[in-house]
Amino acid sequence: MTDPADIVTAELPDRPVREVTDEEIETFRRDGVVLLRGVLQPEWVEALAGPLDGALGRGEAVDMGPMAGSDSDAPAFAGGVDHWRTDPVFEAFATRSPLAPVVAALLGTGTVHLWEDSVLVKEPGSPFPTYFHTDAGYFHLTGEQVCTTWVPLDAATPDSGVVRWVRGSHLDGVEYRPNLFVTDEPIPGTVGEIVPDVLGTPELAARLVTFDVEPGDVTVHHARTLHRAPPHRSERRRRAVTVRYTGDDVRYLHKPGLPGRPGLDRVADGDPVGEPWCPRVWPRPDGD
Ligand SMILES: O=C(O)CCC(=O)C(=O)O
Repeated sequence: MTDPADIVTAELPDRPVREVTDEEIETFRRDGVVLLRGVLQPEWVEALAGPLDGALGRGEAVDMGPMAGSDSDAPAFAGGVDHWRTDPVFEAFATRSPLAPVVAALLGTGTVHLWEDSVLVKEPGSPFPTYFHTDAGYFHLTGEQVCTTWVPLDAATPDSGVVRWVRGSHLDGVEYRPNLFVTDEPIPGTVGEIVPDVLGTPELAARLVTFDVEPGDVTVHHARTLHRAPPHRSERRRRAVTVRYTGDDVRYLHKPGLPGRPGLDRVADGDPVGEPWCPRVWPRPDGD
């Protein structure tokens, strides 16, 4: 029997509202981040809202505040990962939405594979910044064609939870140690350089860029771009879904100290990323 969620998402567009422009591609490659205004249909944003709350309600996305030593009354900063593996709407969004052709254009890659998705919700007044990090440090991967699409479900401004990125930092060639998002302590056992004090380093702080965003906008950043989100000083929720993708040049690389992930024990360093754990999403497997 067909799942009702499949029927709904099958009717949603699989191409962006508009093509990515040459200027946007150039910005992504130069700055390591680009804001794509109005590329995603409102129906997709609406479709994600219920599943996002479902992931929170079922405890698949959890408050990270306690990891910062916070008391339990502080408004949450909740995060979860790999919702596409259990929820058909998240699966449709990660595999059949307009994101895949957008990513193919930005990365300049023939194929795109899904690495993971995540839910990142800052409740009104959540005091937790998302500490500076690069996504590459969290992934058991090597290669340059890796990016994160950050999809806001709410209008937001730099003072209400939008990420800030250090322009051009993806070109520095540095592998940074990952942290737990709500603290700048590196995850024990991980390797790499310590993330610099961006706000205290004028040369880096001068390169920060951020945006006002509306539902339908998507930001895309390179996995090596340093970024942070401030505490959430707003009375609105800041709900975001991120989906992270890889391109042709990406291979597995087991990294110490990081959590495992499905299938990681079945692959060797240097294996290409692919089925069944990282489905190909572009070109569409059904040739559509
Ligand atoms: O949404 C946030 O607060 C942080 C997002 C982020 O760092 C990421 O998706 O890599």
